[in-house]
Amino acid sequence: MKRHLTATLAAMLLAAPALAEIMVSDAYVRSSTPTSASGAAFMTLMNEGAEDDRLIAVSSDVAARVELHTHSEDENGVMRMSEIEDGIALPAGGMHHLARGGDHLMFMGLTGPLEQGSEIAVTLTFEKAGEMQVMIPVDHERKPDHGAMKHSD
Ligand SMILES: [Cu+2]
Repeated sequence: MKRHLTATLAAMLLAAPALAEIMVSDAYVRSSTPTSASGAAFMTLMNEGAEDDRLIAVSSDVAARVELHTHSEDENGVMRMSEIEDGIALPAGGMHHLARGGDHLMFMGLTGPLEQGSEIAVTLTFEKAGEMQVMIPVDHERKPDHGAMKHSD
């Protein structure tokens, strides 16, 4: 019996290499006006795997380019967006919130308006977990989370 279990476990390990497992939750995308040429997406990323991982690239058919952005305060106290150069780290068992006033996915050069209630297909590329496609609902009415950092939006 014990030998049988061991063999089963070995088969399972062979069938499922130790890839990082990323969960995406609470995602939405919005633009500041219906005719904006850019939009931003927010979500919670959870690394449920045993390996550290990193979100390194994002793409979507609805935009010419998708960048990883963060907000930071410049020397005059003004919040500015800038590109995150080396990706978003997701330690094993860790969680990262993309939220208004903080890190976000920036959609540049939208091919058309983001229609309220529709969904867009987005490909997230992780260093270890590889490519993952997610459907993100368009929600222009969503208010920033109460728990989020308090920045003017
Ligand atoms: Cu941005």
